[in-house]
Amino acid sequence: MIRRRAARATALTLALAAPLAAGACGTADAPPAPGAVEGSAYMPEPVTGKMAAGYFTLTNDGDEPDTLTAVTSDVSDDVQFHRTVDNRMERVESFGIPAHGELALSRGGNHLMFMGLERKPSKGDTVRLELHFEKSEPLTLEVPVEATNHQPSAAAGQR
Ligand SMILES: [Cu+2]
Repeated sequence: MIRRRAARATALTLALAAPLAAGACGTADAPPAPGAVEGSAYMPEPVTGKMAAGYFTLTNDGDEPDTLTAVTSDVSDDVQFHRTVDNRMERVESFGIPAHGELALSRGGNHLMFMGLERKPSKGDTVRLELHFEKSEPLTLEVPVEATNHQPSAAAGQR
């Protein structure tokens, strides 16, 4: 008896909660997804053919934080997330993107590391990335390969 009553209470709770959830999702527009700041994405031409780094700035205009969980690309099957601690690179699982905030990857900080390159990217090439998030749909980025010592313009790099 007790168990049955508990089950009924749960069903009632669900019934009450459902209209609220429907209302929250009822807007015509999809929730804002992370996007790259124009001109912020680049890969410096790697010095060796073994590995390369990649940088970009993503903005999240949504009310919810999201997480960049994986990056796939056409030059490497093993794209890692690295952070820099005391001038040493350290692998991390993912990068968070705060609500109404940004994720900035830059030299000397958080970055992508393309391991075991299938070809050596040269300045003028374009590398295609697919960014995968915990919540948002995947995002495709066409990333230009720039000179080894390239620095993004102030407008793109420092927001
Ligand atoms: Cu690294």
